Amino acid sequence: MATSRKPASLFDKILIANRGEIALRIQRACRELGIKTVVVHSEADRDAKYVKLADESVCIGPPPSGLSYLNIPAIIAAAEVTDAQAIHPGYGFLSENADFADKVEKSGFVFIGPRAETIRLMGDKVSAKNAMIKAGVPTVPGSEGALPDNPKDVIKIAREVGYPVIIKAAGGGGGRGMRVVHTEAALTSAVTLTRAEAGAAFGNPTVYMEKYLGNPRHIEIQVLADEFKNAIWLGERDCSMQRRHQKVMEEAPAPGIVARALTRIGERCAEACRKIGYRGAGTFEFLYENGEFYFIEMNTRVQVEHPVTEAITGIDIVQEQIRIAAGQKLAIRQRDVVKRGHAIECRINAEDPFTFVPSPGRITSYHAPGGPGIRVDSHVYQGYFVPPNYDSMIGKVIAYGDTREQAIARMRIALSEMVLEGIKTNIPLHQELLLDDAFLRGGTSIHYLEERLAARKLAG
Ligand code: MV4
Repeated sequence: MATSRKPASLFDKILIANRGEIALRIQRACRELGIKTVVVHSEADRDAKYVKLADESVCIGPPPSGLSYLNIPAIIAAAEVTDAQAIHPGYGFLSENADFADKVEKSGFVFIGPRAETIRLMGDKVSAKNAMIKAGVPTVPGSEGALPDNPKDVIKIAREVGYPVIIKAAGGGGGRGMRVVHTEAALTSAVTLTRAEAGAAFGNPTVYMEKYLGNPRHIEIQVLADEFKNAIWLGERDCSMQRRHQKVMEEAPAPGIVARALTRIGERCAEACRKIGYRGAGTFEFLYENGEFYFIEMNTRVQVEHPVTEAITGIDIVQEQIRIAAGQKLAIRQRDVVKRGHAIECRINAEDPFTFVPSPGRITSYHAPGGPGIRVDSHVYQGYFVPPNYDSMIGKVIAYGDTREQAIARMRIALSEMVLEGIKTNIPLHQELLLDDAFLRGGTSIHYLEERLAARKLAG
């Protein structure tokens, strides 16, 4: 076993402001770097194994996330009493909350992520898009920034863009606050409605317009950047297999997209990081249609699907986040990033595989798959109670192979070995998809899964 060497400048102790599989994932990264961990948890997660595995734990509130995992003063107080130096927000919860990042830093802790102002810039989709245009990243044609108030001006913009168009809320993202418009007759009321919804949901009625792309794929680029303007890209992920804006399966590389086109867009992303002074791990989200990439949003956190990139690059993205936050220079240069093989991730959800209704409860029997090329990121175990208060994702199976075919074969075997009883899971859905002709050909669009599920319903 290699001796663990801790560079003098890394943290002694990190507080993990999250739960579930990502809390365990971050804990493992800390342990490998020789960093002690504090886990904060709600009353519902008191018995979770990763809570016991942590060096210290602090209960920060009752089960509802608004009273625990979103409770900023309680999390900062936990960092103070445990003498942690940095806070890792994981994904979801407070991970893209600029005010949280601000408060963490103002309280004297390091936020493991970008500067608060970068999070704010990317949180507003109009300012994010403008920043990308300025940095030379291709975006979807549309309004130049926010839509004007005068309906006549909006109609003029839509004529220039061409129907169909999509109206999006600046404060939205991830599928919230958008509306497709097919005709001029429907435009004005659609804009009014989207504005009203955006004002109510995000406290910001600003909306913008884009050409609506009818059948794109969702391709994202993973980046790492340090505070010295070194930035690299770690390849792409194809996240098109989704339902209601929840990704179901992700893979890398993206089937059928030529390497040259990906390199071009990846380099643009890395250059954009240098230009905006991005720090940390990040993801540029693109729609890909007819051979072209169009930026839509940037995620300023580690993503659920980061393991597929780790599999094909051998780079530990969470450890890199920690090193960058500690002020270290990126040790990986672009020419060191060697992508090899193919990786697929299946998200395992506690839900009915046909109705998608959440299925919390006690896991009565559990056996994790293994073998060559299989990684399981999950905090669950036999006897674990899946609380009803949080997201239904309880883990991820990642299959790696030399080829896509080998990764798929290994995933099929893994899921056939996997035992998870007492609750319903979406494993049967994955098994169905792993035999699906269109999936096997590769390159399906963002609409494929929903269309297929609609057909399944009719047939069923
Ligand atoms: C679009 C689009 C088509 N054209 N923008 C949905 C989530 C948000 N991140 C952006 N989204 C979309 N923006 C234009 N101009 C279609 C979607 C979209 C989508 C995008 C990515 C992944 C899944 C999706 C599902 C439905 C719609």
